[in-house]
Amino acid sequence: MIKLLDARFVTTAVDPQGYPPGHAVEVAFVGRSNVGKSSMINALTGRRKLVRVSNTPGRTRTLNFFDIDLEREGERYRVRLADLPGYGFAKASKAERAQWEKMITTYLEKRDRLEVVVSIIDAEVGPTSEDHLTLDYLQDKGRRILVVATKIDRLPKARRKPRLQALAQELSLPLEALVAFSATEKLGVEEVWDALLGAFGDAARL
Ligand SMILES: Nc1nc2c(ncn2[C@@H]2O[C@H](COP(=O)(O)OP(=O)(O)OP(=O)(O)O)[C@@H](O)[C@H]2O)c(=O)[nH]1
Ligand SMILES: [Mg+2]
Repeated sequence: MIKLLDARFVTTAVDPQGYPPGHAVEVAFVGRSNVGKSSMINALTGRRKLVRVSNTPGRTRTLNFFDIDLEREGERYRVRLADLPGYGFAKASKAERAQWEKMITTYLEKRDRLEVVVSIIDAEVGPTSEDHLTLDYLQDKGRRILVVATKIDRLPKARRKPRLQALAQELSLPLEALVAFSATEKLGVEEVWDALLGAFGDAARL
């Protein structure tokens, strides 16, 4: 069982000079614009309004950092979460898109305390060509990746398991490596934290 102790906004950044200092273990959330990155952070932290969420794609335009304190099985942890702008936001100008892409890739390549990248896929839509490119890119950079299929609530219960199996196959992942999530139904919260703490728990211990 995960017990959330505290969640707080740290800072907003656009370039490495603005990244928050300190040694906190960091997790970043990447995915298509509007896929539900910011909503996932709210759900994971049990806070409705820690991060701004919107129906309009392109809501998050900077890197936003949050510090989370939590407890599991009597141990305390501190994890820093980085909410990133989404990719593939159609309405942005070419120049804006290039600027965001630079902001995101610089962060993903340079941030040395970044331990895990959560790659978020829409469970219903499935991985897009951009999602595949992003996963290949992250793998190429040697990043540890956790793939989470979100908005699973949009599928009737009977279709969820077969859908996950199909997604896992499409992503060439074992089924256990794919976490099903819903921010609206708060599904998968415990599983994501377990996967993250399983990956770096000791390093994040308080
Ligand atoms: N049904 C359902 N809707 C969701 C879920 N997660 C997010 N949404 C909705 O999807 C929309 C986008 O959510 P955000 O969390 O802002 O998405 P984002 O990926 O941060 O978007 P950008 O910041 O624009 O890249 C909002 O209308 C959310 O309410 C979910 O698990 N289920
Ligand atoms: Mg967002």
